[in-house]
Amino acid sequence: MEQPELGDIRNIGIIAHIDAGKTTTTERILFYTGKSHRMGEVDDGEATMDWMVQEQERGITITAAVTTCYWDDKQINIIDTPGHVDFTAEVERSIRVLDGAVVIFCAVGGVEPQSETVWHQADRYRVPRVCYINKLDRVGADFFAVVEEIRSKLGANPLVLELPIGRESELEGVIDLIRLKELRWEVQDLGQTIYESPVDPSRLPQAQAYRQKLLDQLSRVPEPALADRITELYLEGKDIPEELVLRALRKGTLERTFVPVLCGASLRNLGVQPLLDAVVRYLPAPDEVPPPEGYHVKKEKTVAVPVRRDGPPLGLVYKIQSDREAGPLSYVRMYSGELHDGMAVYNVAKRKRERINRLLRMHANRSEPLNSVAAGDVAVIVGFRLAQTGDSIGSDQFPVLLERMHFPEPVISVAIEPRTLSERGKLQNALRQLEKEDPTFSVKENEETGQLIIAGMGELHLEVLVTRVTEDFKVQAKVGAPQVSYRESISGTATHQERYHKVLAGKENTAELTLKVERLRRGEGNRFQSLINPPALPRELIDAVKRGVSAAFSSGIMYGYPVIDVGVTLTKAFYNPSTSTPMAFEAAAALGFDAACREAGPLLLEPIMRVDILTPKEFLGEVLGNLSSRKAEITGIDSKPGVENIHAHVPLANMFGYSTSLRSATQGRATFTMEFSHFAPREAFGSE
Ligand SMILES: Nc1nc2c(ncn2[C@@H]2O[C@H](COP(=O)(O)OP(=O)(O)OP(=O)(O)O)[C@@H](O)[C@H]2O)c(=O)[nH]1
Ligand SMILES: [Mg+2]
Repeated sequence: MEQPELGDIRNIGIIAHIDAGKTTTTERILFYTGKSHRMGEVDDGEATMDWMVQEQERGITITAAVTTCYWDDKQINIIDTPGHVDFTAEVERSIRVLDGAVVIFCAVGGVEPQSETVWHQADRYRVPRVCYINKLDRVGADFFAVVEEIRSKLGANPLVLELPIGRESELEGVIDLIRLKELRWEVQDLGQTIYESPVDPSRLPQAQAYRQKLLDQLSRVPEPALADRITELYLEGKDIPEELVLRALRKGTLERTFVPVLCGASLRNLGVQPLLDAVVRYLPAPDEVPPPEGYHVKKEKTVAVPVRRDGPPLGLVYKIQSDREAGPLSYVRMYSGELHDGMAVYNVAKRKRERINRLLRMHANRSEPLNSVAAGDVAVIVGFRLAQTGDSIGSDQFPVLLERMHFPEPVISVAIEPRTLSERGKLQNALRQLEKEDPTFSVKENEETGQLIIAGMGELHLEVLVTRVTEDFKVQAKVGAPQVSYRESISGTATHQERYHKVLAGKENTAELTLKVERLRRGEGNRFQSLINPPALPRELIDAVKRGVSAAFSSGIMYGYPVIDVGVTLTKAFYNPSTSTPMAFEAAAALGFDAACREAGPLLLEPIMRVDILTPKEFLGEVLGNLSSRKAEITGIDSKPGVENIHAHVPLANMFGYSTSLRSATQGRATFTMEFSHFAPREAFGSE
């Protein structure tokens, strides 16, 4: 297949709160674009995009699946992401590599906590988006209330392009405000045929009022010539040509002056084609977003990477997925140049070359071969062994490191052991593979007990991974009770001088150094710097100090938990050319770090979760009482018709078993979501 022009590509993510209907909508998109010939339903466990057995069994999306379809001569690469907070890494990496997003809301639930999270993720990467208010057929659906919440809760400027006709079970179709037409979908052919009719006189005043609001916004798009032309026609009371309206809509969406809002009921096959039109018309092509920036390793400075086919090859590995037959599948987004089947590709992060065995275009878990992949497109490379999530790949002529992705820290852990001792190696191997795929999952061995400890984002996350160990890797394993994964840090500053002297195999090993440790801001991460430079201390010894410090970061201070937000500076060092060795400097650094941190007020930090609860009003008292027994700090309560929405911060340690106790306190009528918020000192262990 020919490479499409850059302007004819859309890289789009579907993002939302859990259960908003992302996969259901994506399945319609695949059906109407002719990509699939059967409608795959989530509820029957048959959605193409939810291809993993566990996704089908649980009825939720776990991994972000990518597929490609064509609409109006444009190639659309779609990533359907999971909504559950435990799988936030999948959303993060998807948003990192796409150019535009469709944000779906449930017409009953509105802007839910996780919708806010994904919205802010998209803000962080400045992703232009369109909104789609789904489930208009459900009892309690309220289109206008959701539009208002998009404004008040997300601080966005919603621009309504469609109004619903009827609601709940009486939902008939939508009014297209651009062309002032009513649209209705044929039930018999699963919504493939759309009937158009003039707006019914009873609905005309409201439609016209919203059309006015629409034109009013368009007359202020950040392209003066276009805005002036629309204002002129508007003031003269003339018709504004559709072509002008669409251009202004595209401009404002790309500049994020407003977000177009569409609506429908995907499960009823109503409303999806106009959403596809909106993706093609308003969301950006790869060269319409600001060019990515990266660090040029040779020039030692940040450079912009122009998105060009004829440029040097450069892409970002955003995901690794292991395949039993093919080995690791490396998902790449290309930003410049082109990669070909069989080519040797330079991994800028690893400074090594790897060969492409095969290039694939993915359709969820199926694939078709490709000869090449060019700037603006996404594909899968088979044959890489070294590449990891976040690596930049291309050529050593243009060695640029694109910005890496930020993943949250795992906060919950369990011990895992094989059923039989002989399976320990197999278990370790399976866990290592999963660790490679999932940046929010980690495996560690407890040095004292030899126990394997796995850590992840939440109970569901770990449950899913353990099921993969038993089902995909066929290793029988049992797990202990979930535990909190703590962190260690310091509250002050200290300087420590360390002298190291050891005779090994008759040979002397000496080192002498001074380390200063200081507390950094929460969330800043760890940092190491050296004030001593060659020739005062040879490069290989500075590198050894760095290795020693970074090993100490992961082995903890007092309790063996990972260290966070500590800055380390090598302020002095003496070496003896005949006795000083890298091994001695590495050991001295680790010992010096420990001693300095113990003097600097060590802290044990625990994960504090942001918890959002929706409860019917009559249970408010009980829910609050239960929260206070868990040492929750209530940060706000929003009243909605019939329900109260409670926001709280609660230590993760007090949240185990919460779903059961909430269910029994509210007869199963309350729901909650929980996600990591921040680390805070554990009270009994000292304060900041
Ligand atoms: N009534 C109604 N139900 C819908 C509609 N769209 C989706 N659903 C139902 O909502 C549930 C969730 O749909 P999904 O498509 O799996 O939602 P999702 O956003 O992909 O969920 P996650 O991937 O798990 O976050 C399913 O039971 C769907 O049948 C709709 O328009 N109306
Ligand atoms: Mg889904």
